[in-house]
Amino acid sequence: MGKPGPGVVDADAGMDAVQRRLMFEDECILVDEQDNVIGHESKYNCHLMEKIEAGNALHRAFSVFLFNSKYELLLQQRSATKVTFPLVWTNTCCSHPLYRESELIEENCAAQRKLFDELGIVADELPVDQFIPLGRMLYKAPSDGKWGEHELDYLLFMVRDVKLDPNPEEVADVKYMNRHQLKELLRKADAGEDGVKLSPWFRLVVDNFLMGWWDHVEQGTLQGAADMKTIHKL
Ligand code: DMA
Ligand code: MN
Repeated sequence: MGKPGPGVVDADAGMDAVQRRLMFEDECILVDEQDNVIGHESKYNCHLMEKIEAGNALHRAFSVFLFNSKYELLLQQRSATKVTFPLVWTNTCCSHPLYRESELIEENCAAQRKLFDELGIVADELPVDQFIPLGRMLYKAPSDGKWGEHELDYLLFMVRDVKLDPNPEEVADVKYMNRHQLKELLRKADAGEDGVKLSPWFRLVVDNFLMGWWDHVEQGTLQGAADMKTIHKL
């Protein structure tokens, strides 16, 4: 019992044990394209390309953009063990609010939870009322043959100096970047230089919103830039 027969292989045999646990423990929130909650599903099933293509896997997500008091944006490179999009550079922190009361009502609790898990930033440094939700976007992106994303993503901004203690299970590298440094990273990604790759969702935010929002970060006018009514279908 439990042993695959001859010729049968466990398709996920190479999956990192920590990431595998999260794939089955995390229960994501399924939504329709108007962001109405329609159910829940394991993180594993939500990220299978087969289910995404069948239209059964759209789920809620969030992307945090954390700036320091010099108005530099904190980027992370995802660890090599991430099941989806390993080793790509991306915004500060991304994940999914889970199908539990606290996170169905208040996605900032999920952001607080994951900023600690991934970057070791303690909750005291991240008051939930200091996250500024600027918008929502809907996007679909393949990772490799088996895995991908189809998300309704809340874009959350915060300007605050924090102490970092990155978790190597999640994060390979971190770097605060000014606009000039980010442009250089984009150039390298476009040219395929130094193996630099960017996540598709970060690229969409960069191409559609980021520079305008960065002006608001510098001018202290982020609240006025928020539009939580529109769902941008990208
Ligand atoms: C999923 O992020 C969310 C977005 C916006 C791509 P993730 O793959 O980093 O999730 P987790 O950290 O839970 O593995
Ligand atoms: Mn997802």
